[in-house]
Amino acid sequence: MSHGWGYGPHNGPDKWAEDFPVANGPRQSPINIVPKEAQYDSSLKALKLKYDPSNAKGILNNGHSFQVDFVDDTDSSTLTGGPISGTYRLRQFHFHWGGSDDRGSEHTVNGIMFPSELHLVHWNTKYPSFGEAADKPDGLAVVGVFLKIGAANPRLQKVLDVLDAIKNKGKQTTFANFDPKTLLPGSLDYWTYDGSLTTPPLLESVTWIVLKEPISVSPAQMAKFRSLLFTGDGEAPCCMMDNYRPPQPLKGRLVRASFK
Ligand code: B30
Ligand code: ZN
Repeated sequence: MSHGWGYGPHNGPDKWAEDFPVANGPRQSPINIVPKEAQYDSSLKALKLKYDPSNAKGILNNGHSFQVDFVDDTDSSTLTGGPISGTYRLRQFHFHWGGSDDRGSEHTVNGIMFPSELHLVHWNTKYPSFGEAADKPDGLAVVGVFLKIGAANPRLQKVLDVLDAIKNKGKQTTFANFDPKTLLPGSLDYWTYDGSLTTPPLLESVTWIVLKEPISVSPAQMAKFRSLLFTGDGEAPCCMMDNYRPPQPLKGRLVRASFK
């Protein structure tokens, strides 16, 4: 897979609107979350994540992040509850991160960036496939989890240990028997709002569910993310980092909170 877009000065977020005019649309992501402006909504349900570790299939360096892909032909790994109606199936998860520990998340909280953000991507089974869901206003639900610097996170280690095998763009390998629920924090309190994919094609199809509580990651674990390359075999190596889009205008949207 080859993309014209990226995160550099000539193809980065400031240029995406040239090829993807929806970059300036009414419900773009990420956003800066201002907790004091979020509205507590007592009608929001608890998130229910039910994942089958045997659905983990492979891990891929897609040239802008790495993603762990899941078999999604049955309802065995799903997201229900929270702000969504019906059943959404897990498709993949991936991360965004910075070139140093002071930046890297896509969403911010009161303007504060975290060093990384995990995205668990789900699609609405009222549509026949991920591809069909991806451009519908209620097609996708992404759970975002902040990573903050602290103790090494043993739950991340299985993912980090396989990155040497997918250093270059386009490389993939098997990744079996992994439960992404192990990556979640203790509390499932969340903010939610209507948004978009944070990379081209920036489709305005995502119900965002951003968890309040971060998970921990050590500086050495963050360094391992940055050992990946944006580039393919035989190209001048370019370390994968700063693969985040900055916050976009809220444009009158309401952010709701599941917690007081
Ligand atoms: S995110 O969670 O908003 N960062 C996609 C899914 C989630 C997000 C962003 C994008 C997505 O599915 N994009 C289209 C599919 N990709 C997938 C891929 O393998 O790597 C192809 C593409 O962009 O055109 Cu690259
Ligand atoms: Zn993402």
